[in-house]
Amino acid sequence: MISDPDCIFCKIVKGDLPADIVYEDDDLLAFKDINPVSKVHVLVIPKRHVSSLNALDDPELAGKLMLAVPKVAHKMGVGDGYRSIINTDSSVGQTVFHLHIHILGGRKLSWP
Ligand code: DGP
Repeated sequence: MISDPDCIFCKIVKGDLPADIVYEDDDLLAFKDINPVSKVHVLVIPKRHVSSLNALDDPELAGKLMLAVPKVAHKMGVGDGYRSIINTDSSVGQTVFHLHIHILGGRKLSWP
């Protein structure tokens, strides 16, 4: 498993940092965001370290990530309506450089 000792999400994967985990399988983890911006705010991540969407080169893992989103949203009770977001690069707000998909739900959201 590719892991970065300086990455906070890798530390969550390893169990070295606590998190409120809502879904786990062999390749993925989903946990509640520490600074939620909606009633439901969960992050879906690959367990192996991938720094951003631009570094994702595994189609199978990409498919697993995408398919986990509706599953996790459903599990969190917002399966009928949610927003999924991937920030790529600090210029658009990426602050943690381990690929993650935000799932936001449970309130009305404006766009963008
Ligand atoms: P982004 O800005 O797209 O890189 O989102 C990073 C998110 O990660 C941000 O919403 C806050 C969340 N976050 C940062 N550190 C931690 C942590 O230690 N635990 C949890 N659960 N979430 C974290």
